[in-house]
Parts: sequence; structure tokens; C-alpha cells
Amino acid sequence: MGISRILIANRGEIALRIHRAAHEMGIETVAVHSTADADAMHVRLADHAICIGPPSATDSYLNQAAIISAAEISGADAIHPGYGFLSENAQFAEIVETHDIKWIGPKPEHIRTMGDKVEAKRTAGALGLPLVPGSDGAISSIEEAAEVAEQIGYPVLVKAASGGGGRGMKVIPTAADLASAVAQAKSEAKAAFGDDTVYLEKYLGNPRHIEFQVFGDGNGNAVHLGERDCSLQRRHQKVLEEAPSPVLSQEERQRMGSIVAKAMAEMGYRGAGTIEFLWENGEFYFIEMNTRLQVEHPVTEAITGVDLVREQIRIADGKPLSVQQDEIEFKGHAIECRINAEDPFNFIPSPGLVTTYHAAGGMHVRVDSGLYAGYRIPPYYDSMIAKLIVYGRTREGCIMRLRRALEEMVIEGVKTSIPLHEALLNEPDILDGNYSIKWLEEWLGEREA
Ligand code: MV4
Repeated sequence: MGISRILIANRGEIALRIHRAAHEMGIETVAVHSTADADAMHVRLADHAICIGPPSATDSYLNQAAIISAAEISGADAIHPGYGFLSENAQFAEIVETHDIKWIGPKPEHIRTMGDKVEAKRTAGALGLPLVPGSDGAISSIEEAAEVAEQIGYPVLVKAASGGGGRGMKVIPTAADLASAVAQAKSEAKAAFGDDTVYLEKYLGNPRHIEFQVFGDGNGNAVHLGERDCSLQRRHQKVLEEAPSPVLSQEERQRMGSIVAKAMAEMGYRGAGTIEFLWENGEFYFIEMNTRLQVEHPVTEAITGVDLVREQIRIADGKPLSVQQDEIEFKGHAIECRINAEDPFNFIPSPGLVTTYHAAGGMHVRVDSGLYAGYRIPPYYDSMIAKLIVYGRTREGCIMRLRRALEEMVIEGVKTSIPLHEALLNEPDILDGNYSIKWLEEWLGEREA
């Protein structure tokens, strides 16, 4: 028996995104929500809704027992975790499967492996992905760290095995800084993650962040859906993402894409995954793998025409991949602007009542958002309230359309990042695709000065 009712263990725009894919497949949805989200759009649209706790995410969206109970009570036969919250919790994935509920996500063992950044790197290396030069696994002494650092050359970076996404990293400029930096990194990692395992990497000074979207069927078949360039970030929060990357040729895409697809096939990966690379001077270096659907997945959907959530649901239901590699074509260009309820330039959160809401529309314009006029944005969660995804035949055409779409968007009652996006789309470096992971913070610094 196939999946007929999906519990969506998330909120906001991604809960709505999952609901839409499910309904398009004739599958019912169950929303679970905190008391603060009773009026959310995805709760209104879902076939069933269950309140699972108070506003605090710890007591609601992270409350595993409440979510499993909600699935049992509502007769859900599958759980989609979205991104964040429980999406990369291997133990939760195991519990779901133990209850004979389908987990719309990767195998728990693969979530666990990729969650440990030392294991992830070891696995990626064994599968033939190019790595950042560094220690072979965890650092077990300062002497060993000094030897590795001497070999790869300073500056080096010490990273926590349990970190990731920018948490638990420290740059070590010279040999004189090594011992104290490693000791400090270990004690911070112990405090933050309960695990003081750290490893060393060559510090790349000015890379781009380029990530490949992959899909596996869990039985040794896998495809790649090209890359996304996510270099525009502030404090490890992505601001704008695009596909394809302005710096990759079709040959480089195919070469790297086949390497990652082959690796995923070999490991028997199941579901959606993202392989993150740093890219510098034409070379790729694996850093991490995310074992979930990502916020920026719509740019990949725009240039490939593949519905990634539908694909996730099909795979969890034991169906084969709906597309083969030679059927996947990369056509045109797409850019996503993340719209947050916050001051556009000082980033102070701005929750509250949305008095007016008008979404942009027209050809090749997509808005993923649970907003409506009269909705009160709660202060308890992430400030992202909408994603504007625009497609064009060329990057230039995409940018022209994106400017037009940003002009059309009306969100009143709260501050939003729309003015930031408008400013970015007037910057020559952005228009030229000439930016690295450092660009945005430097630009913001100069604006302030
Ligand atoms: C790095 C790096 C430079 N060299 N590793 C930050 C998030 C985590 N995924 C890995 N990160 C980095 N790892 C080496 N060897 C620079 C970063 C980094 C970064 C990476 C991607 C996107 C934005 C970033 C912002 C600051 C630092």
C-alpha cells in the first residue's frame, strides 16, 4: 500500500511546499503545529491539524513523542520533516521507521554518518570526492596538529566534528597560535556539542560555496541535478542563491555532477541530498553533506523542471527515480531571494502583524510563502517569511525579471529584506556574478562606514 497521508513535521513556507506536492499526488496531509502557529496557512490548508505544544520549538516542533503520537492518532503513514528541526536527526528517523511510518528522508545511518563531520569527510574521500587538504580524521594531540599544519601550510582551520554550518570553526593564522586555538576549539566544542573531537583543514581564503543536488533511490541508483551557488551569505545565513553557478562551464558541471552521482549510487543513498563544496581557482573541495531538502531547492526545480518534493515522496514510497541522468537538462537561470521579517540592513528581527500582502506574479515568478494580510508573524522562529524564485532564459533576463518581481511585492506592517535584495541587484559585482563567500559581509561593512 502506498503513502496516503503525510504528517508534515514543520511549519512556514516549507510545510506549505510539502502540502502542495502531497495534494498534487492525491495524498492527504496532517499539519502539526505549536499554539503560536494555529493561524498558519499550512494549518488551514492541511486535511487534518494537531496542536503538539507551546510556542517553544523544543516543546513542539522538536517534541518527538508528540509528533509520533500525532502520526499514530491521525493515521499518517509517512512523515516529512522539511528542513531544520528534526530533519537531520538520525535517531528520530529510526523511531519513525520503528513505528512502521515511512520516513521521507535518507536512511538513518547516512544521516548519522554525515552529521559527524569527520566521518562525513572520511566517507566522501573513500567515495572519490575531492577533499580540503587537512588532518586524516580527528586530531589526537597538539604534536599531531602541528605536524599536519606544517605540512598543509598556514593559515589552517580547526573544525568541530559535531559542528557544521559554520558552528565550531576557528582560523589559526600561524604556528604560534596553534596550541591555544586547538585547546580553545576543543573546549568550545565540548560545551556546545558535548563532543570535543576536532580536525584540521587548510583555510581557503576566498572561495565560493557551490553545492550539488543529488537524489538516490536507496538501491544503488542516483542522479545529480546540477549545482547551486550559495556564496552570498551573512553569518552563515544564505541571502540569495542561484543556479547554475556563474563560474561553472557545462563540462565542469557534468564532470563534478557525475562524480557526486556515482558516489551516492555507491553508498546506496536514498532521497534528496546536497553535497557542499568550496570552490577556489577552478578546484572543488568537499566540506559537508546535508541529508535533507534545502531551502533553496526551488532554483534547481526551476532549471530542471523536476519537482524535488514529489521525488522525495515517491522514493520514500519505494518507487524508482522518475528521471534518469540523461533526461535531466539544465535550462536557463534561476535566482531565489530569501525574504525575512527583519531590518534589511541591520538584520534586527521584525515580527508582528502583516497588514498588507501582495505577492509578485507573472511569467516565471514563484513565491513560496504562508503569508496573508492579517497574519501575525510569531517572534519564536526563523525570520524567513517568503522566498521569491525567478526564472529567465539567461542570467541577465532572470535579473531583469527579479527586479520587476521585487518591485511588485508588497509586505506592510513588518520590515523585510526586500530593500536589501533591490540594493544587491544594483551592484556591479552581483550583476557580473563576481562574488565569493566574503563578498556580502564586506559590502555590508563598507555600507556602514
Ligand atoms: C571552510 C572555509 C574555509 N576553508 N573550510 C562555513 C560553514 C561550513 N559549512 C564550512 N564553512 C567554511 N569552511 C575551509 N577549509 C570557510 C567556510 C565559510 C563559509 C563556507 C560556505 C559559505 C559561507 C562561509 C562563510 C564563512 C566561512
